[in-house]
Amino acid sequence: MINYRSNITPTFCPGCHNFLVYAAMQSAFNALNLKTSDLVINFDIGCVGNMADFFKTYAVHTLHGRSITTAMGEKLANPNLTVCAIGGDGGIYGEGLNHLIAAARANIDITVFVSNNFLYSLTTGQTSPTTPKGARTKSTPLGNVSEPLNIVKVLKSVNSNIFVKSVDAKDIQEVTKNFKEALEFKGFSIVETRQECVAFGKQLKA
Ligand SMILES: Cc1ncc(C[n+]2csc(CCOP(=O)(O)OP(=O)(O)O)c2C)c(N)n1
Ligand code: SF4
Ligand SMILES: [Mg+2]
Repeated sequence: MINYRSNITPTFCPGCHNFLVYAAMQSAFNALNLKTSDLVINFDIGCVGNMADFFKTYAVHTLHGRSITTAMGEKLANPNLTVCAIGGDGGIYGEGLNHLIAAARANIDITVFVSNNFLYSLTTGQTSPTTPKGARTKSTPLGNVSEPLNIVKVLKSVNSNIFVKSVDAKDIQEVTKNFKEALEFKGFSIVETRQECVAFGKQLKA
């Protein structure tokens, strides 16, 4: 077993689904016997981006929405590396959406993990591109007017040859299986885990 964990204890809220994502990433890396020296992870900004402190692979804690551009550069510079990016729905589908589409169109061989908790959570629960229409959040007190983004449909329309999946974070076996398949896939791959933010997600149910 390869140890990918740093000595820092994760700081997610108790019950946060990011614990499941963190565990599934390690299981998938281990199943593929990926050496820490062959693996680089680019962390976006946000609750999930804070995972940067909890891994001891090569890593970059990038700017918000820029984890994919950094990953693309690394892969082009050193094709032998396994290159991943991980971020939230705000970073990957909002601030970084143009980079996601560019990477999918070019079919760059990187793997993207998206913790989709339907909110900007680190900043305490504003509307993101996946927040349901009508939801009252901190930034939409009268209800969200926008249709939520369906990333599987969007990306399939951009390039049908990529690996794109959306899975429930609570189904840990399915998450791990898809993470592993995405890492093995030759070409652009992305796995979204649908999550509930236990701290700010209640407003989506109101
Ligand atoms: C360019 C930029 N814009 C805005 C912010 C402020 N900011 C930090 S985290 C965050 C929300 C992150 O939401 P998401 O990407 O969904 O990640 P989550 O916290 O939900 O895991 C925002 C808006 C920032 N750090 N940088
Ligand atoms: S605020 Fe939400 S997403 Fe962030 S650590 Fe807490 S439960 Fe997880
Ligand atoms: Mg989010």
